[in-house]
Amino acid sequence: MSDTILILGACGQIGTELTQKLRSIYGKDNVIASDIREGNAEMMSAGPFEIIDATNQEQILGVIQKYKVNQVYLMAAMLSATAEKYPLKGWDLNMTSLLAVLELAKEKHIEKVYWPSSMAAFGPTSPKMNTPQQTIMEPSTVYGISKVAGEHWCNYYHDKYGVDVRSIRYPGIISWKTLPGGGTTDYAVDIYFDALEKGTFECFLSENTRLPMMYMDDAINATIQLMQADEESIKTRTSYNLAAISFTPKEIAEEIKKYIPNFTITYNPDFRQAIADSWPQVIDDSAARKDWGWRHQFDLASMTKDIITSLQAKAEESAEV
Ligand code: AKB
Repeated sequence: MSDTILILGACGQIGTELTQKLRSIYGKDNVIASDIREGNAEMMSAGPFEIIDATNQEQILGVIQKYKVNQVYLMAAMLSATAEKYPLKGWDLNMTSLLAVLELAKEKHIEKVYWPSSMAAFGPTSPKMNTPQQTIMEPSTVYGISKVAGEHWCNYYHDKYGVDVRSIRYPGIISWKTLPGGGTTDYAVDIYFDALEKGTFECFLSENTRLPMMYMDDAINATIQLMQADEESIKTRTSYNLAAISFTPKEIAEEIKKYIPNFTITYNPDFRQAIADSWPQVIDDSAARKDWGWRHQFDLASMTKDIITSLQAKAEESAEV
């Protein structure tokens, strides 16, 4: 049977690029994009789109049956900074949507589930350097609590009901096509836009705050690689550590200055500093590398070159129109 995929939260930062990539692999009519509201013109015209509230199990089931979906990627979530402002809403969205999809898999409406966890599942008592796959996990944020709980639900549904659910603990994901919203690592996206538009950036984290990060292209490749891996190679059913690069605001600013020499950065840490301070600095992802062959491609230099040249090309195109 060929695969038909439903993406919940397709208009978000990762969902947008994941939808495009999956459509290029599986064909546009075999990838159903969905979100709680309509997406941009490109999203709405590029293939099937459905309005779905990811916490509504019946709505999800209706679309699964309509298109004979056999795989669901659940990308709808409230990220760390926003969930600190709306703790119960964050918990409800992140947990209810996961349990709805796991139940549908348990009832055999779908065969495979992807659900993203995050490095936020770690907390202040986890080792900060080379954070292992299995270690102390006592998160201090609502988002992190929802990720640890979600990981254990995934493992439970796999062990108890045989649900084929796969997951990655994403580091901060950096992209330029769709902006993130409500995360603590968002500064590493905003900095490129402000550098090009204003030549200056005020950072909400302090200059030496080191965090694990990854370019979007690597994150998308990892996600699809994990979903395509043989079932026997998946040894972890909570969630896999995933890593590529770790850098500080000062280091990314230095890299940007190679393209925009007059770029300046100032630091004005806010409540997100405490969130960042509770997270790992460098993650050990050797289990993902060993079990299903994960390799990253982009480092800080190649990512910065790609983002700056892409954003400059985009600006030139819109100036010509
Ligand atoms: C966030 O900052 O909340 C996210 C994450 C690390 O999961 N980017």
